[in-house]
Amino acid sequence: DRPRPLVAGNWKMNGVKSSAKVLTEIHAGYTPGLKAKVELAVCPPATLVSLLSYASVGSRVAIGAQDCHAKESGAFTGDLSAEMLADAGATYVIVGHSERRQYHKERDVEVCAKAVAAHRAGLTAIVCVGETREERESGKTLSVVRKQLRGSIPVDSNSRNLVVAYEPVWAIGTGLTPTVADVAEVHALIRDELRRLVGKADAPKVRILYGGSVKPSNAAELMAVENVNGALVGGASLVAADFLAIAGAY
Ligand code: G2H
Repeated sequence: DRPRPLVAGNWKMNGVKSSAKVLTEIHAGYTPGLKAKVELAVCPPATLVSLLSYASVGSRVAIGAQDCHAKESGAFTGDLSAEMLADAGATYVIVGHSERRQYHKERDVEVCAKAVAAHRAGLTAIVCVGETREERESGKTLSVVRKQLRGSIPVDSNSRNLVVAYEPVWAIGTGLTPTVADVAEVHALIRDELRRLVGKADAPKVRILYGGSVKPSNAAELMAVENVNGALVGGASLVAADFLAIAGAY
């Protein structure tokens, strides 16, 4: 009884209003057969969340945001709360993506607060973890990922409001992917940690996504790995045909 897989597109800082046509193409290719197998989500830049949410009504493609602030409102110039994103139509929000950890110095404690905010607003948090190249080369992958999980996943998490994404930092946008055995090892660790974090009964139902240079050519082998319950797709999610091909790898 594997959970229903989720393939989520992370558009990062790409997309303007005319990019809604990518979503229209995704809708067109999201056939009843594919719908039965895989859930789809698209996480555009925040400027497009509202537009794409309206465009998605009735399509069953979920819309997500890429980050949120921990607070509900206040004097935080330039920030967006989880409540605002929910109001705009988001049902998912990515938190702790490695680009946020790297460029905005987000630590586990902030990522956890953002996931708490997501839950408060009724959003499902996609909590990202993953090791750097140096950490992998020095054999620290499992301890780094374990620490990130313990620090970033709030206690109120469950299989409905939490998705975990494993994204090895060295595989993001580089075209490099870990071996199937490496992915299996980390995903097994994440499943094990989830038993502690959300309980033994609910842990098997939490979706654990793989992310980092997922493309149509490698999707099938990655998605076949035990404890891989979907993908977080960056670059390849900007092209509807590629995104659909990845989803179709299930
Ligand atoms: C990892 C991934 C999506 P890409 O960041 O989150 O991006 O598929 O471009 O490596």
